[in-house]
Amino acid sequence: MPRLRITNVRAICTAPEGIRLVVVKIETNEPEIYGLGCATFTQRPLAVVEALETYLKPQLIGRDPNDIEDIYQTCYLSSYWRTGPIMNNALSGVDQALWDIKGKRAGMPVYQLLGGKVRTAATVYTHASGRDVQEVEEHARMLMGLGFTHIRAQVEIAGYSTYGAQGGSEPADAGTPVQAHVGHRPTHLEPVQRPWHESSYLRAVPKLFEHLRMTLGDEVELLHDIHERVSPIQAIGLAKELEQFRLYFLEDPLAPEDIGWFPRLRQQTSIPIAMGELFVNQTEWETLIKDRLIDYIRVHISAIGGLSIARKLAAFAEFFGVRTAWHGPGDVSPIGHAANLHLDISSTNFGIQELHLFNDTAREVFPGTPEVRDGMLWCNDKPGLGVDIDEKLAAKYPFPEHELHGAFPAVRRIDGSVIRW
Ligand code: KDG
Ligand code: MG
Repeated sequence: MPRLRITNVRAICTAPEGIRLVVVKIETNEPEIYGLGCATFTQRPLAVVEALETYLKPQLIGRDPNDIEDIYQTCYLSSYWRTGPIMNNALSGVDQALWDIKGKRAGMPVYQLLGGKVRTAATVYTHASGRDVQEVEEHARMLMGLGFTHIRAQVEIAGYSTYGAQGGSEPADAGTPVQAHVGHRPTHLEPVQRPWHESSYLRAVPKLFEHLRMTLGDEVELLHDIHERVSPIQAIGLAKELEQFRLYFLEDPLAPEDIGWFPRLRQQTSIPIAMGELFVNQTEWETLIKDRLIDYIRVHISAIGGLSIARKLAAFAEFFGVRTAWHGPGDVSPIGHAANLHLDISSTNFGIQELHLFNDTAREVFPGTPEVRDGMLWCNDKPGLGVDIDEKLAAKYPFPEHELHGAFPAVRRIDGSVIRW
């Protein structure tokens, strides 16, 4: 039998839900053996494609796809300056595709290669939002009726920009203009946004959770994402106020630039903390985990470089009692969601998985997309990651035209100064 070799590496760009996704396909000299990996960095997708095709592909052609760790290390080190979301996403596309190939060759799902199942399916949390507390409550009740036990709640602040709550629905595309902007004149490059108002947000969130606990009771697990929008001391104040509502976790209370504040936050409150969707290298999470300053590590697996590094991170976190909650929004492809899930069901210290409910179009483009049943996410037992791509159909959903090409439009205060998204 001839040795298995990589014969081609290419990026597939598609947007079946209007969200820009990048998937890497690695082909081999055995035509039926190919691998798929998620390389989605929705705000800079074409930079990832360039990094993959110009810089990684020449290092991969002719190599044995079995050598995952060596390929990972050589690609990682080959730029001398390492990490960053562009290179990490390109590397993740390659790395996940290699795990997919290894599983297909072994005739086993990837979770078997990671040590086997420790649970039957992954508990998920889903998103409830609305224009006011009543709408959030109705949305949450609807989700609870579908069997979901863990719900992230975000409420819109009337007239202002709010993360995660726009009239009760998730934004389809982070770059979509919202409403007239106050206090700042947008340039032609900047879609208009409502302004951000910190104190309105800080007043609204405790009221939201008071209402949800009163109306929904104690059993439902509630979560909230601050999305790094307030100052460190405001985040500490909010975390203390929310402690009484027994959240499952409070997400991204601080920006990566402010991780030095975590010891202070930890000293002030026992609210469970989830952190890390913006992390791109190990120096960002090492101290938080080893000093037990967070409870859930929730990196975006493709943004840290793929499954190889994520499984090491999960094992590292296990030793410190930190659980996993991998980032799972719509800008992770179904292949990336499958990678999350294979790790979820094979990690002892799995906590929870963020769910994105893919629509029927996305499921047709990506046959094998993980299924949701009884409030849980189920992995299929196909060899590899278990998700394929229908390339002809994928080509029918090109990236949407947008003047910012997917970049986040600036969010500004009333005085026009820009804030973190
Ligand atoms: O592209 C950015 C999104 O992935 C992010 O805003 C979603 O914060 C997010 C979450 O928790 O799902
Ligand atoms: Mg988040």
